[in-house]
Amino acid sequence: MIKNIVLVEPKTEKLNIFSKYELPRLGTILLATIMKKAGYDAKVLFMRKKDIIAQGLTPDLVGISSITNTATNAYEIADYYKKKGIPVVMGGPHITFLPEEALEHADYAVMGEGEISFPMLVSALNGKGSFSEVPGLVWKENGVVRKNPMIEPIKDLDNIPIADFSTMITRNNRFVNPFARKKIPIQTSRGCPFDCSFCSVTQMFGKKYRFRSTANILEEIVQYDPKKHYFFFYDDNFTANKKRAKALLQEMIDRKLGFNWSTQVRCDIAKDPELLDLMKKAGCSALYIGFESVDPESLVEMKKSQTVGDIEFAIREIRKRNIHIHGMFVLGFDSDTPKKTKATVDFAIRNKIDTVQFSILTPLPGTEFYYKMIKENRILDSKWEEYDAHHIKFKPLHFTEWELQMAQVMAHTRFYASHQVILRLFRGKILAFLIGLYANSLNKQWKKIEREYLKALKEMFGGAKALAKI
Ligand code: B12
Ligand code: SF4
Repeated sequence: MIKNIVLVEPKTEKLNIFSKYELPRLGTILLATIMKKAGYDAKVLFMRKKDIIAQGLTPDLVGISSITNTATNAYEIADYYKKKGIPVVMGGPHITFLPEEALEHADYAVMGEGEISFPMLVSALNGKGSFSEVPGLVWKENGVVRKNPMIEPIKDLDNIPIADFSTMITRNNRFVNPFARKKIPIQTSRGCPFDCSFCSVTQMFGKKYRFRSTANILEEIVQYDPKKHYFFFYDDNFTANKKRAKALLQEMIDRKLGFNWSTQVRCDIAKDPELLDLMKKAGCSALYIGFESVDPESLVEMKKSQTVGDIEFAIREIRKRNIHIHGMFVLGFDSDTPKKTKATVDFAIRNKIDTVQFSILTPLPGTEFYYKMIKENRILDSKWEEYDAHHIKFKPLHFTEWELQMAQVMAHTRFYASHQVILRLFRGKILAFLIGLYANSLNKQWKKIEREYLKALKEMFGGAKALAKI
């Protein structure tokens, strides 16, 4: 009989820009919240493998969440619990697209959103209901893999309970007090109407944009104190429906809530000055924006539906409102060349973007790019722990593997060079300055830690000529 459930999200072991990030994705927290409400003892562990093992927990069921770069650890953790005779179920964006791989380590895999499937699976394990009724469930019966159709995305997000962070355990086994945390993740919408070739959001959460009602979001927000907390709205595209975004922002303004917050948006928000003004007034302090590339051909290739003009306009309009811009770029599309990479870095520096990240294009399972790379036999390997946008995982067209890898390293080296970072201080951009210091040191640390990997890549692929152009 299952009573105690532990949900695990492994922290990445490799150094990347987000390795020090203290908050998990919301999946494990929401599943724990649902199970707790249903009377189970449910806890969440968001930590590295060794810390998870150090907890010594022996629940009746373990649920493990995984994205691609945490899959290797997730499988090791699954093996660890399985050895102890504890049943393991896995889910999340990586497992959704490779459930058969997950079954080499876990008893069950769940594809898609878990809020309905997970409680149904637990009931079935407790003798109420059958596996064949659990949407998106993949499991083995007499050695044969059985797969139920993936669940339809949940229609009414207001039916999902508000995330209960008291389910989360810290490393020293103390329950986290949500009101002692500074940054609070809140998701107000799911899905995205766009279809970028490198992104798995639409395959996982659908193209139809679903959003919570303003009243439901406000109910969550008002639990917190603007003096102690600020929000990261975990949406893929916070403003995909401008009408709903405006209604939510207006309500936050009318209620004089006074919270600071950040979120992810597309460049197109700048085309609606009223929306940008409302965002600023409602407390938006930073925006994460997928600029991706300043090469028109690459933008078309990735199906981003945005132009270089849109990017420039967005930077100008957002800067006018004094909102921090974190620009996200991706290097290595088939139209990309070392020369174009240099132009992208030049653009980011010239336009004084506050902070940036240059990711290496990565074939994440479920994406159009992944299937293209498989078809063209261009995937290098499936060391999932290196699928973190910091390592090269496919054969690029106009770079050697080593050149593309170094293009990314050098892009960060140039953008976060000490003199560039200090310039931000003179511009009065304190946050950009502090992040710049961190990024500068991270880039150096990364090169040191990955020395052997870089050496091997150079020996295997070489190609220094093009590097002069980056
Ligand atoms: C917020 C966010 C972040 C935040 C914080 C999250 C964190 N700690 O990692 C930051 C900015 C740090 C971040 C970083 C990165 N992210 Co991110 N991120 C998101 C985002 C926008 C929301 C996450 C979230 O909470 N979703 C809402 C919850 C409810 O969804 P969920 O956690 O997946 O859970 C649901 C299901 O998956 C399932 N489920 C999940 N776990 C389990 C477990 C069981 C047992 C079951 C049954 C079901 C189940 O049920 C849940 C409820 O429906 C997602 C996109 C998205 N919409 O999810 C991308 C996303 C997760 N990120 C992604 C990526 C690629 C990254 C980075 C590699 C980016 C980079 N270039 O560096 C890094 C990696 C960070 C790391 N951990 O190492 C990809 C992952 C795809 C993949 N296959 O790996 C996503 C899906 C976006 C995309 N473009 O496709 N990210
Ligand atoms: S990259 Fe952004 S805009 Fe493109 S599909 Fe993914 S979430 Fe939508």
